[in-house]
Amino acid sequence: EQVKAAGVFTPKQEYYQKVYDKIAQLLVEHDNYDDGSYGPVLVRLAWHASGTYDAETKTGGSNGATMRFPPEGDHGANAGLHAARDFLDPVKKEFPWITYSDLWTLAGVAAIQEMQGPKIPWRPGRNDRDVSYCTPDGRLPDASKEQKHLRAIFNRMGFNDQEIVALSGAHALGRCHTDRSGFSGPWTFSPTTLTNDYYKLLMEEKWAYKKWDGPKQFEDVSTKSLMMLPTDMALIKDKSFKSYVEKYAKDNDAFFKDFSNVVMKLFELGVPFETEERMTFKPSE
Ligand code: DDH
Repeated sequence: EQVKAAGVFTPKQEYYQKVYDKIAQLLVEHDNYDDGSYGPVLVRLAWHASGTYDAETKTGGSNGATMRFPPEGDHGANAGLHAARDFLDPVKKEFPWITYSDLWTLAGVAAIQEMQGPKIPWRPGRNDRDVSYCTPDGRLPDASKEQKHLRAIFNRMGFNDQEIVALSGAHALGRCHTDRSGFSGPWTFSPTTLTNDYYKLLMEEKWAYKKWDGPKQFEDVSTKSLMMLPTDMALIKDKSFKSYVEKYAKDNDAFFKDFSNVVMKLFELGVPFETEERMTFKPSE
């Protein structure tokens, strides 16, 4: 039974939990994708929807879900994210009252939690906007660059060094695809479980340039099966960044706590919320 106030459907937490549960169920049902989960690409969709935010002009961010439209959907950085949007189509059909922009960030939260990550408090309030709100290309990070670029991109969103490093731990998840970014391979041996392994591997493995025809990337010397992007390696080249990499490599609890806070902040950038209250979703068994 739906709750109606003045003819408008006002969903309560239990309704959003139903959306969460549906996403969790679909993640289990569609375990034949990539490394066995749509989880990583859902996290990337939520991040790319949010990471276009510009604090100065207050444009971009997860409000709007403008990646549905060709100019933004076709940006090079968003290659492959149709897989995540298509995955969520049946969820939108079953719960038509949720906006795409709330759905994408909720799916990011669900994916992180279902991949054994920390709870990410979340609140609704995003509205879908038309094509005129698409952001210009170039707001997301370029993996071939280093510290200076990382700070330029993430300071623009409002993040400091510690937050940049905490956010980057998402690369414990998923992989690079040659037909999407041109890069190749996963960062960790367990790309469908969130751990602090990304930091551990950065600190403990020896990394060398991969010899191949593709873009400049790094591989671990011992197994040659893992990868790091130039932007990942920048986190141990830079003294300030490296101090946080060391901290998170030693302390998974500290990583989970900071990751939860910074992802919550990322998914809320630029959203004119009407409610202060956040909800926390119950993970599936
Ligand atoms: Fe990332 N990321 N990311 N990333 N990212 C890629 C994949 C994934 C950069 C580049 C790439 C974050 C930060 C950065 C995830 C989450 C997050 C790929 C490979 C590239 C390239 C895409 C492909 O070929 O399919 C760069 C550069 C940065 C940076 O400068 C810091 C952040 C902040 C997050 C986050 O979620 C908070 C995830 C998950 C993936 C794996 C996707 C998949 O399909 O698997």
